[in-house]
This record gives sequence, C-alpha cells and structure tokens, in this order.
Amino acid sequence: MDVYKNYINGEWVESSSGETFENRNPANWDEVVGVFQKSTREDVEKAVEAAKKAYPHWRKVPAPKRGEIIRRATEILLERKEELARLMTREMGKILPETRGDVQEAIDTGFYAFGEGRRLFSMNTPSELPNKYALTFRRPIGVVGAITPWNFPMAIPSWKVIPAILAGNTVVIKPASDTPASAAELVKAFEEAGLPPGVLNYVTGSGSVVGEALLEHPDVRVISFTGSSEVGARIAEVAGRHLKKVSLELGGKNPMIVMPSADLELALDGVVWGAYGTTGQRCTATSRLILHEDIYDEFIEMLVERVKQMKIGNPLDESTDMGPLINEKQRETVHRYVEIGKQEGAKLIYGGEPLKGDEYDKGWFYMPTIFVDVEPHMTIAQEEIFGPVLSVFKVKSLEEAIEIANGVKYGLSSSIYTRNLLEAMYAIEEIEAGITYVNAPTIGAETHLPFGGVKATGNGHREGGWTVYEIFTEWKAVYIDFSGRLQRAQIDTWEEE
Ligand code: UN1
Repeated sequence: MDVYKNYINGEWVESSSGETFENRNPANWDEVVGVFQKSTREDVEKAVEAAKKAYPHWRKVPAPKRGEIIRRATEILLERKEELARLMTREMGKILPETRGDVQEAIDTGFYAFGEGRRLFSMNTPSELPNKYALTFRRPIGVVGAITPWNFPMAIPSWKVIPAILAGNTVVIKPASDTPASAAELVKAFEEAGLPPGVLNYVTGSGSVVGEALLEHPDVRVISFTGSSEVGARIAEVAGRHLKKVSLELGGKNPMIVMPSADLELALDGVVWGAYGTTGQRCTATSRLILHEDIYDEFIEMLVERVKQMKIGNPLDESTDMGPLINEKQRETVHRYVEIGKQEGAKLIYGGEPLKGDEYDKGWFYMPTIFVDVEPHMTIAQEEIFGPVLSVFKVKSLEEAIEIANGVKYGLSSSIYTRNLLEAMYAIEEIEAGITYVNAPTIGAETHLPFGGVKATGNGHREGGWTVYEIFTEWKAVYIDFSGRLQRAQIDTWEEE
C-alpha cells in the first residue's frame, strides 16, 4: 500500500499528528489507493514558512527560466499520462478517457505557462507630461494557498499551481481528501523537474484544519479555491478579514437549450456527454435541458433510448460510459435531491436509484437520472446537485428559454443547439454565463481561454489562459522622469513650457 507524505521544503515528511487517512476507490471501496497524512496547523505553518523562505529567490529567477522548469515537469506528465490516468480513475472513479483528459488539461496548462514565461506582457502608456515614461510591470505576490476539489484531481491543481509559480509566487496546496494522490503526482513531476525546495509545498488533510490554517495564515497572500458556493462565500469572508486576494471558482447549474432548428442527433450526443460525463460531477455539467415544445416529446424519447444504452460500471474498463459517484455522502446528496424532485412534482422518467447488483455492490454507483416537466421554481431546477441528474424544461420560445437559463443564482457555462444564426447570436448576447457554447455541450473548456462564471459562480476572476495571471500577479506602475526638472502631475501642463 502506498503511503504518501506531505511535501514541505523539498522533502517528503510525515505530519506532526502522526495520524493518517485512507483514500479508497469509489468503484470498489475494498481497494485502498493510498494512505495520506492527516495534517495539523503546525504542518501548514511549516509549509508556509518554507514557501515564504523560497519566495525571495524564486521571484528573482527570470520568468523564462521558471518556465523551463515548468516545461520539464510537463514533459514528465506527458510521458506518464497513461499511468497517471489509471491512478486517477482508481481514486476518483471517472472513466479512463476522462482521466486522460484531466492529465492532458494539466499538460496543456504547463505548456501554455512555458510560453507565458516569455510573454507575461505588461503595458506602457503615455505620460501627461513630456520626457516622462509611464510603465507598468506585473509582480508576483508571495505565498499562494491553493485549495482544490476532487472532480478534476490534477487539472484544477495545475490551473492554480502552474501559473502561480510561473509568475514567481510560491505555493502551498491542499488537495481534496478524496483525490490527494493525483495532486501528489503533479508535485512529484515538479520535484523531478528540479523545482527549488519550498516553491511548491503539498499538505493533505481536512478543510477545517488545513484549509482553515491556510486561510488564516498572515503570510499567505492569495487564496485560490474551487468548490461549492457555500464554502467559497466563507473563504471570501475569512480572507476578507485578513485582506488576502481571493479567487473563487464555484458552482454551476448549466443550461443547454435545444431549438427546433437544431441537429437533434448532435444535441443528443451533447446532452449525454454534458450531463453524465464525470457522472455529472463537474461544475460545468449540463444539469438543465431546456427544450422547445416543438421537439420536446421527440427529443425526450431519443434521450431515454440513449441513456438506457449507457454502460455503467468499472471505470477502468474501456467500454464503460459512466463510473460511480465520488463517495457515500455524495450519493446520499444526489438521492436526497431526487426525492425532493419527486416531492415537488417533477416527473422522474428514468433512473433515480443507486445501482444494484454484483458489479455495483462495492461502489457509489447511481443511475443516470432524468426528470421532465421541471418547473423553474423547483429545488432541482435551482440547486447544484453534482451528480447524474438532468432536469428537463419545456418552453415556447427562445426568450422563455433564456429567462429560465438566467433564472438561477449561478452563471458558469451554457449552451444552445440551433442551426439558426440569429438564435445563436441572441443566446450569446443574452445568457448570463462565463462560457457559452454553440452546438456543443456545457463541458469541455480549453485551458487557454478564460474559465469562470458570473453571479454566485465566483468573484470575478477567470482561471485559464492569460486571465489567470491577473490572479497571481499585482501591477506596479513605474514613472521615469527624464526632463531634469520637477514636473507636477495634474498641475503642470506641457503648454506652460
Ligand atoms: C470543473 O468542473 O470544475 O470545462 C472544471 C470543463 C473542464 C473543466 C471543468 N475542462 O468541463
């Protein structure tokens, strides 16, 4: 059995608690994937101290050179992609094509950051005074605390860690306790690539101890968190008291609209992938399907036929379409929402139960579930379920579809299927979301574009692409006056010369 330690100041060390916790395979809970440190506040303090000590040197390493270490680490991930995907499937439960994709997201993020090392563009602007330059530079901030979820066990840690260190910060990461092995492998790739000690530190344990200690530590200047809106709001509150910079990537209740002009087969492929990929456990999952009345009955029939054919089971088996949920608690949550859906009058037409039978007995499997005739005020229409539950709505017009799409507190991803250009353009204009897809499902964002959402999905930051560097840098404005005399901004003007 693999025993994983914390990684602090370039060394793998045990927690001061002397205690550990197990990480089990959600498809077969008899299998222990690894044993991890149950860390304490003291461990976090050591990690932050190491990160703080490493910072003055690391920020002086030229960004292109920081990028080269990231490139080496990324090449290691590329070489190990298959092995890492298998480990991730065992600890997280999503199917192999998806865990390969998860590792690939980290690889894409790494190679993008390598290039960014030679960009990190800043801006110059004219001064209002003659013989004076007005320049700006991006500066690293210091120690970053990254708190990451279990649904993208390597991709999301990479979205935070890689740009943070490329920009010259140092990092302490606390991965989700359901998937700490994948994050450890990311750390190992950096260790092998020659990242100096203390630049990246890894501490496992509970949110209430490790996460909280990071949040409250005065030397942690930035907190980057992905998870639920409830936890995000609390993080923002505590971090606000300590005047830390916070980036939050939170929940979603992502709609897909299908209009009569759509290619229905294409929309069908899209909704099945969007709703049941990752067993619905993506913040971008398609959890609401908004159908125009003209195609409502036909499309639902097609959908049920297709979902019946899905193969649910061992996610390591290449022919499986959907694996289990992450843990017992998540399965209970999903089932509770299904019960609420039924009580509130939505019509359950498929699924709604944990799967039973030999193959499923030792995993957190749940049937792909479809509710129709869902009304916008219902709980299953409003709240993020994070499971394979699709709520279907019937509308008379695109305007009504968009009203429903926008009628939730979240605004991460969204999609419309149509072959009518004007409908597509209208949706792009009107849907309140950080991401809108046309003729593609709500999942599958590429790493070089801004990722994040509006309303309760976050606090205005965007991970991914060039925008993530806004999170991990601060601007310095520099004025260079070469006029040889005192020039007073706002008071002297060049005409006075
Ligand atoms: C998430 O669910 O938190 O766009 C991230 C997607 C993935 C990332 C999802 N690339 O579905």
